[in-house]
Amino acid sequence: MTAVPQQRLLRTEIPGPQSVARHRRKTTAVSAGVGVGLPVYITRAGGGILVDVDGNHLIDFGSGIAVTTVGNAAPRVVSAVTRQVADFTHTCFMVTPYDGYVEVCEKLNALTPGDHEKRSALFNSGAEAVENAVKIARHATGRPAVITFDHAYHGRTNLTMALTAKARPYKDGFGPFAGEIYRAPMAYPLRWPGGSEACAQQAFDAFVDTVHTQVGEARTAAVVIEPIQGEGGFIVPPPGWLRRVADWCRQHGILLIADEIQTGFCRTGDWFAAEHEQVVPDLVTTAKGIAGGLPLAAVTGRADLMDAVGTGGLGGTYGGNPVSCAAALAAIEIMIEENLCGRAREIERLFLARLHDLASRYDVIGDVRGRGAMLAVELVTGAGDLTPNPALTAAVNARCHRAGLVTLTCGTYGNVFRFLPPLTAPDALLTEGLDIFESALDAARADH
Ligand code: PLZ
Repeated sequence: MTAVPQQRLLRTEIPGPQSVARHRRKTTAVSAGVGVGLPVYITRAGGGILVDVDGNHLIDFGSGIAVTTVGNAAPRVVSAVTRQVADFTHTCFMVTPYDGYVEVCEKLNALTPGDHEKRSALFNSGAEAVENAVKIARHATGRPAVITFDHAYHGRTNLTMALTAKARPYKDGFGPFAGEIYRAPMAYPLRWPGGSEACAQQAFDAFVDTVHTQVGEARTAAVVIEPIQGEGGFIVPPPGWLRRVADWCRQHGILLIADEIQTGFCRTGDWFAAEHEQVVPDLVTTAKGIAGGLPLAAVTGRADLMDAVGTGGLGGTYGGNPVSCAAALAAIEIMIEENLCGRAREIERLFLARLHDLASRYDVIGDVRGRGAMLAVELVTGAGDLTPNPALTAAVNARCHRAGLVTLTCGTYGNVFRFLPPLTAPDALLTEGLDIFESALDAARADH
């Protein structure tokens, strides 16, 4: 099949008539609980372009929520998967093993922060990886409690819902939740009561106080943290905060679990975001970008912890499926050979120059933040008022969608635009997407 040209092309309005018809059908077949951000139905994709049933070519600034880091349907991933699927589709690694699983674990052990001895275990989804990291931490420490943060997102299963902060839509009506989960304040510079200067120290003190007074250090198995928070609003903690949390955890025998599901695999300009702070987590969870679009997730960590679990204590029918493993090995090869960490840093420069310029002209941009190709703007009331502006955010988002740019929002207050382009997208496509974003902001601002 010929490659999809890396250009936007609109043949109909968005969504087009074919997509509208499909979406009516969706509502009679698919649970209303499964929402859709932009109801255009996709038939094909390549690199940073999604092609819909009406023949429109849309620019992808979401990568399917930070998954298609190496580009959609990356040719090397497609051929690795095609080869593997013809050889064998499944055995269940726990029944009769195969090389791909072991090779992915070796790569994870080598690429994750720290040069200590490590082991990995493979799963299907991010939430499953986080659940297993908590199981491992509790088993290895013999302690029950787990600390999470305001604005955290770790998944939609029972245990990970308890770790996730935002009530609607993630938790409302779905309780009771798993026990022994405690929440500490997050170092959110823009919204820290004492201001961003005070944030690193005061947020660290508040975290220590929460653990000390509400939980007890000796009862605490692990602290679970996204080095840059994802769904909660692309919140980048101030320099030094993560380091301090990590050092304090070590002093108290508390394990640090870095949830790198959204930040991992070159997304932030390093293989993993914890590296930016020279933090070596005890356990790391990965998913999303790891396998070029196929479902795969992992827990990687200190060998002594990972091996503390009794045989049969970890696993699952599909975890580390051979097709997903083949995709991951191909995706990792692309990341290394095409230096996608370096490319993420180039994307950061390109985006930040534009976004800071926009922020200087539009006072509704309360903050520009992020690292690598994980970047965001937070929209506020403006004129010095930092009140979140979800209505403007929704209006800009709708305008981007109508112009053929797939954008995603996030944030506890629904007022953050996040940019997660594939790292292989050419500059021209990224610039065109930013032009669309600027026009959408300008027009929506005039309406609000
Ligand atoms: N941890 C840091 O970002 C998934 C979820 C979107 P799964 N984020 C996108 C939604 O509305 O469901 C995520 C994450 C972090 C864990 C997860 C969970 O990963 O593969 O979606 O289970």
